[in-house]
Amino acid sequence: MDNAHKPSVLKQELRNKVLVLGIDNPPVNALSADLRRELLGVIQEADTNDKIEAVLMVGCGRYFIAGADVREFGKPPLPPFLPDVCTRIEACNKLVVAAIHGAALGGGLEIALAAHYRLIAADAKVGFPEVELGLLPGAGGTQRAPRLIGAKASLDLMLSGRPLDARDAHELGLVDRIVYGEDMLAEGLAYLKELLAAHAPVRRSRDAGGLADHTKSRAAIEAARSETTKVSRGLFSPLKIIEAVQAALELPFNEGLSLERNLFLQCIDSPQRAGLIHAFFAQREVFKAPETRSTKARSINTVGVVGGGTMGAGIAVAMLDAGFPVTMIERDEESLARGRTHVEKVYDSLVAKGRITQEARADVLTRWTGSTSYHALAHADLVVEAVFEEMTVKQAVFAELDRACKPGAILATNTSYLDVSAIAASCSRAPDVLGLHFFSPANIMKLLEIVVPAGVAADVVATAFALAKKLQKVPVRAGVCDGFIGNRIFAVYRAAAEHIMEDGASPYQIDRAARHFGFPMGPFQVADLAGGDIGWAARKRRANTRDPKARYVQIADRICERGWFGQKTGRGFYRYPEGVRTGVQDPEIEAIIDAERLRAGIKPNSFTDQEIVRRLMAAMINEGANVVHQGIALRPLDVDITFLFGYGFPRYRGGPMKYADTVGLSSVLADIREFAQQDTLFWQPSPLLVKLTNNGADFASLNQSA
Ligand code: T1G
Ligand code: NAD
Repeated sequence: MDNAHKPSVLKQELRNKVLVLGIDNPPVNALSADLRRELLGVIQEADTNDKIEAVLMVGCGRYFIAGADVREFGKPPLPPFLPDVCTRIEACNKLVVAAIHGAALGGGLEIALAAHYRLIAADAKVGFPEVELGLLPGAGGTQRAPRLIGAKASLDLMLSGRPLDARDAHELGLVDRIVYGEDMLAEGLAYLKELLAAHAPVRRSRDAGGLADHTKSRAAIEAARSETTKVSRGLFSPLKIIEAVQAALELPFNEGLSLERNLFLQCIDSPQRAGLIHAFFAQREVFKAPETRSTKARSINTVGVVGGGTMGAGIAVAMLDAGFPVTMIERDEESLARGRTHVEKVYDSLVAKGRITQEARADVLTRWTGSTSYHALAHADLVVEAVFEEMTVKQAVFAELDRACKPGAILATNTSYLDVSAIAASCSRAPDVLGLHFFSPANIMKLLEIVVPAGVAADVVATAFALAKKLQKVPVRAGVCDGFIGNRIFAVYRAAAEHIMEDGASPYQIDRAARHFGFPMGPFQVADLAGGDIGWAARKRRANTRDPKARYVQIADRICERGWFGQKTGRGFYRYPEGVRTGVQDPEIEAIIDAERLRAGIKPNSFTDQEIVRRLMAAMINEGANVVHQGIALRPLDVDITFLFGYGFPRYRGGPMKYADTVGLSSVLADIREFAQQDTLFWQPSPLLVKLTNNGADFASLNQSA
């Protein structure tokens, strides 16, 4: 469609010689090519139009401008480019004022900084979140912001990505006026009238003196560089941001601007940008499930939690934090008191850290009640069961809930592995039963697997997604199978790690390789954190159903037989000297491994870290493909989000399926076929991986909305 017939995304109205520009590009006024083109055209025209004395920019809808249109990145860039639009706005000889409401983020803040004066609504936010997308403020932000607020404040803003509220932005000098009225247009016009009456000059951010104190600025830049080098864990764009701000200090404005452009384009080309932008959109797509499109959620006002152990208490805190009244059910008074203590401990530590007041703690705990009688749940709209991971125990609990809960109450299980359909079938209201699989600690971990058994009602699933939003969780819809999406794939990843260990690599090298890849912990550190006894119990439970031809590494069993369950027992794959969370390597573990290799008749090989990562990722990707192929996950992006928010997968790689697309499915498949020469049973290429590779397609091609 030619531009002439495209709906305009920039409303224009002349009010007493003030040209009002209404930025109207729903849903968040992203700076698309059309908006950039219209904005540039209007500013150029305004500069020479005698009927126009000044320009006021306001946003339509919830935000001023949420930034560049992120969907354009990775595609051939379309002119006009945002830096040029900002430069033209700044160069305008008529006063240009930006009236910020909701949020001015990234390119949106850069547009505002190009304006000559800025006012902000008291509840609005401004910020540079580009670093979260693997980018840097590429439209003059790294050159104008330091001149306005100094090197340190700018670097804090750009390296953290965290938005500022209006008061802090005003104190820093990023904005000139905070307004409290609802009508930003009226506030903007009043402020402009004041400026015009005062003959306020055109004031360009490029001329501001925030970098005058060279010594202080240089010190801030060097401090940021050493801190970032320490903590950025291989991230690309943070160091580019520092380089750009250094240019603002050392170079004339226009030269700094072109260096910023080069650095920005380097970030655009980095695979980290692709991974982080994939994560940004995938994190929003996972909320879109067939049930959320077709049905309305039920209302949830009161919540019950059965079990006050590690998970029950964490789930209760998550619900209390979201404002729900919570009733906890336990087996007996002693267990109930323990459950209460678990909940109190969370808030005690928040008080100790000064994050909440004693009063707030007391207030939130007034919404906690406990009982050993299921009758206390008669009015609950939702009940989450988190008792022992045993089918008979859970079915007994659901039978109790079936008797006690009101019709229409949603009954959820927090099981990690058990068959949710079998639990649902154990009561008379299967359409109201689903899995809500929280991750430990449940009040912290963002991931929530919504496990959907065959017979559940669509509005129950829709309610679970609405609940996730209220709990500020990231939901992923999962089908019923052993371990759903996350634990199922993680079990295969863990098995691959054990094979490499038995074949010759030490668990410490494997963990180091995984950390270098970007995981905060390697598989054996995770085993020690989760507790070896849980995995051991699961392995014993599966012993009768395990394929006798499948490879089974017994090293972990040997360690558990000694009662070494990891951090909880001070020893596992690592030793944990008193009070030390980071484990130390244990030569006795290597001795156990050597003995097991001997028993299994395995002559140890050496592995490079790259080989280890190839095997770990091939296992994860292949099982991820199986999970998508079998419809347990709706799309590959659901697998990605599961691992980003539940298993510490490095966000800049976008998740295992995005990573597979980055390295190329054909090379992943080639790896699997190479590894299958030693073990055809474990390394069976997923039919989906074979099909996509044969069709020259990738996982992204399956990420269309479900
Ligand atoms: N571009 C394109 N689409 C965007 C977008 C953006 N910048 N921001 C949001 N969307 C889509 C989003 O995918 C969703 O789509 C819908 O808008 C509503 O979003 C040169 C390089 C603004 C705080 O990083 O943080 O500027 O799912 O569900 O909860 O220096 O969106 O409905 O199809 O998140 O109310 C920098 C990103 C860009 C801000 C609103 N800006 N956005 O939150 O709604 S890089 C950002 C947000 C840049 C320049 C650089 C949030 C929000 P759909 P939503 P929300
Ligand atoms: P836990 O042993 O810490 O707590 C279980 C609690 O359930 C105990 O307090 C026990 O008294 C109570 N309980 C047992 N039978 C009961 C009954 N009939 N009625 C009321 N209360 C009863 O276990 P947990 O780690 O909190 O695990 C609970 C569930 O969550 C399990 O299904 C587990 O697989 C799952 N899960 C655990 C984790 C984790 O990391 N621990 C993560 C996700 C899911």
